[in-house]
Amino acid sequence: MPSLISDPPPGGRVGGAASIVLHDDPRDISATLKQALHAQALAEGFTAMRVTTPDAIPQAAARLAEYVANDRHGQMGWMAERMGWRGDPAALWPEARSVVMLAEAYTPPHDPREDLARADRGAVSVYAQGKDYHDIVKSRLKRVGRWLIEQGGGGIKVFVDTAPVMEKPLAQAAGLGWQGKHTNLLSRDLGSWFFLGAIFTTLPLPPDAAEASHCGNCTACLDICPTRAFPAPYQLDARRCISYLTIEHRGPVDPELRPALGNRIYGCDDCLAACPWNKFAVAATEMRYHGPHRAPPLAELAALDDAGFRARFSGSPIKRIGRDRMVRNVLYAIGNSGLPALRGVAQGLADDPDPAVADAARWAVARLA
Ligand code: B12
Ligand code: SF4
Ligand code: SF4
Repeated sequence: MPSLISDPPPGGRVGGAASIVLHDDPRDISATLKQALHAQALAEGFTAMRVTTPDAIPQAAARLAEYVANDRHGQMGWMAERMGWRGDPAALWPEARSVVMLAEAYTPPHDPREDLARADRGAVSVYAQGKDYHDIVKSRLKRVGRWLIEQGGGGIKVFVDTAPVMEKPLAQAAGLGWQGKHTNLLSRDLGSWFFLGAIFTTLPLPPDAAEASHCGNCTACLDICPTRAFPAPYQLDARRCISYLTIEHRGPVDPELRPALGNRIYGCDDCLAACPWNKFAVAATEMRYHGPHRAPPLAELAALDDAGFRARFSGSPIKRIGRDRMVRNVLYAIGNSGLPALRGVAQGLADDPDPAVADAARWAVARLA
């Protein structure tokens, strides 16, 4: 009998996976292993898991090339680097035989659009209100990956967000959901609020069927976008997207786009929140995503220096953008607040050493005058 499943590691098997029954046919073995992997992934806190192959997204490379050729990535120069790997998972790691795609729900307990009406506060996108998902998802991926090696052998690599891997098309090919007209992955079982992570493995696991689009005639996400960032359904021009402008874009934001930012100071959830499939969204089981950074007072953030910023946002994805970009965003929100009481706060930053902050402060003062 082939011995695909190795002995339990010292200290016993990881987590609470179902026990595995081996069959002689290698296809049965990989099907059984996949079933047990699924149970393990759910026991680790993932919401869903599906499998695809590294060659399953042949259309992605050309679409990525078009996106970059049209400069839709803006200042995200890293998108234009290593395009050969990004567009082709088989080139990224030629030994990989399967790609395990995982979803983790972070569904908010409220409609995030409620915060857009709180003029003296900043709207922070749901994914960034608590602990950094990169850390949480990556730890889970590593634990599941380690379990897979212990049970089935082979090698693995785990990815979440920052590697040159196109996670959305891979997740669609695996059948986790489909890329909606807002370009994010959504699903009939999960709605829109979930992160993606990937485990590449050298093991041949049985692939799942791809999912088709269920957007139909709906255009809710396209219609709600405050900056009209979708040149066409299923395509995003990141240069107009508030998520890009508040998180990725360095220097001053185009004055024409500033009023549309409203009080959004980190990311934007409007297109996700508008989606009717969210009525099927499942609750988040990881409570660390719902942390302390929902709708902070603008005046408090404007007063932060570097050390204060780092202390406040330690362990949060927000920390990555640094004090200057955050204060720049806060000043745009102050300018859009319509609250004369905040004018003095902006005035106090008009000579800030960071040119984008000083420019934003002067813009806010003028707008509140
Ligand atoms: C770069 C990036 C961004 C950029 C650019 C986003 C973009 N759409 O390109 C910015 C900073 C704007 C951004 C914003 C957000 N992001 Co982001 N981002 C990424 C990242 C790192 C790469 C995405 C990418 O490859 N873009 C390049 C373009 C070419 O790829 P694409 O978006 O898949 O584009 C496809 C379509 O355009 C399609 N297409 C083109 N034409 C046509 C025509 C038809 C008919 C069809 C069907 C398809 C189609 O083909 C392309 C290739 O598949 C991924 C992580 C990763 N490594 O994958 C996270 C990721 C996509 N982001 C994520 C999140 C949560 C967000 C935000 C919601 C955060 C927020 N609240 O502010 C917003 C959502 C904005 C939006 N509407 O997309 C999650 C999405 C999870 C999910 N369920 O899908 C990811 C997967 C991170 C993660 N690991 O969880 N993001
Ligand atoms: S995240 Fe906001 S700005 Fe970006 S595409 Fe969606 S609705 Fe538009
Ligand atoms: S809002 Fe409508 S068009 Fe947009 S992703 Fe959801 S179903 Fe598709």
